[in-house]
Amino acid sequence: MTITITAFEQSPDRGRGLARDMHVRWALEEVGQPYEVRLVSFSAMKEPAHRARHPFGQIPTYEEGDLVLFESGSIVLHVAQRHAGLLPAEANARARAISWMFSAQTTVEPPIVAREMAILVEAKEPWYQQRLPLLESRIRTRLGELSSRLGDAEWLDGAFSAGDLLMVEVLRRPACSSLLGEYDNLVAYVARGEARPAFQRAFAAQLAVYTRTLSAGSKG
Ligand code: GTB
Repeated sequence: MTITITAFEQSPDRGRGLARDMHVRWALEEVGQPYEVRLVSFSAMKEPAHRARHPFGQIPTYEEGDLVLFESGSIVLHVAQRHAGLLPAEANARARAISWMFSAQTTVEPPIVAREMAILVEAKEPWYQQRLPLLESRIRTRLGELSSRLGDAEWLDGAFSAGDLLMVEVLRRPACSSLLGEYDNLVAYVARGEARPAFQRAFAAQLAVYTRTLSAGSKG
């Protein structure tokens, strides 16, 4: 059955692979599933046709036959459960890998998103300079804890899993990567994730969308 995902027609990240379709592309590449991409504009995202797929009018979504999913974490979990390669077979190890998936998106990512939002929309507020160190210290707390747990290991719990995939994606966010240099093992962890052939294929595919958009723009 054909898998179709949605992604930005014109990603504001200018091909840096920061939008969340990257999580889904990477997961599909890891398990060797081909997929098609429906590119959506910001306005099309808010139209009923797209809202039928995604109640909040966002990307990414995932379609496979009758199944329509939204939320990058749940899509990656679905892909990982349906195909070998992203979750261990042993039940307890599998449950632990899923815990890492949740912790990436619900424990580590929120303070990073808070700093990102502050930089984007609060920079002119009089209290911004006072709030920023607080937001940064919340990120450092999580990064320190994550760094201690990872130690010298290659991945968070045994072999590479969907938990590592989502964690690396969270640590790649610019509002985090500028603080990441304080933790050598996390820098190396992200580099290991990005060096995976599946990541490279996913990154190249999303970059090709940006490059095509650029050249279409320059011709028009
Ligand atoms: N919780 C949802 C999930 O994980 O799937 C969040 C989905 C989401 O935030 N989607 C964003 C979106 O559709 C794109 S990924 N935004 C449009 C809208 O809400 O109208 C977030 C994102 C956007 C841009 C960059 N960037 O430019 O660097 C990075 C990440």
